[in-house]
Amino acid sequence: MDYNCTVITLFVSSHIFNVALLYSQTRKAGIILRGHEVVLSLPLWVESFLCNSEKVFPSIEERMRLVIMLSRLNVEHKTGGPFGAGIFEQKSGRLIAVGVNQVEPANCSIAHAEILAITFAQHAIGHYDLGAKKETAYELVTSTEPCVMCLGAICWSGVTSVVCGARDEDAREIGFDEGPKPKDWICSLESRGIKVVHDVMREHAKTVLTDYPKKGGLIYNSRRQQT
Ligand code: AZG
Ligand code: ZN
Repeated sequence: MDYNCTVITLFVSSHIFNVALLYSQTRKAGIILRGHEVVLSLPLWVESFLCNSEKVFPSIEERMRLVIMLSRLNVEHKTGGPFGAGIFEQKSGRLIAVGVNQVEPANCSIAHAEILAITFAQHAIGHYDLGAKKETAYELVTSTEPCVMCLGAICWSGVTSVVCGARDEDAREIGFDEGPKPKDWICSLESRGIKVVHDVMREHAKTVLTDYPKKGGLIYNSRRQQT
């Protein structure tokens, strides 16, 4: 019987963030045709940055400061778009994993900061559901409110809280297409038991967005509806 299995290999030099998934393995007439392997990695500077940073971030402002710094460094190093994210143990503030936007360098439209942070965190805890351990709640902190794709991913991630810096309209203002999000997306998440805090250090987070085009950063878009 034919089957396809998608495997993506994601890695960051630090082995705690390693995850390997296989991409496209097709069995045809009893022959396994090994397809390709997709590798998504965080930029090298992330590892040295994290080595020199705190490991525990007790307040949401400290967590937000970290992800805004990641978004800024991603722009300065020219290693992707102006977005950073992290997954923290909600209660203790222990950092589990981070993500920065890798869409352009990885040639991967789904490589948003939030998607990478969630994926690395799930690998780090050894479960696809960050809500699986009843005793530990996980929080996603993102430098900009999630786009429609990440909003979907958040629902399945198992996080129980989301903390946002800049608003999605701040990203749209510089030309990013954040997709057809429901107006009441915060209520939708909260009705699923996911608490949302927004506008945390919004102005700081927004500055990274507004600086990005001034520094020649690429603004990519999904295909917008014709008007
Ligand atoms: C994006 N919005 C967020 N929040 N994060 C990313 O990585 C993005 N890329 N494009 N829009
Ligand atoms: Zn997104």
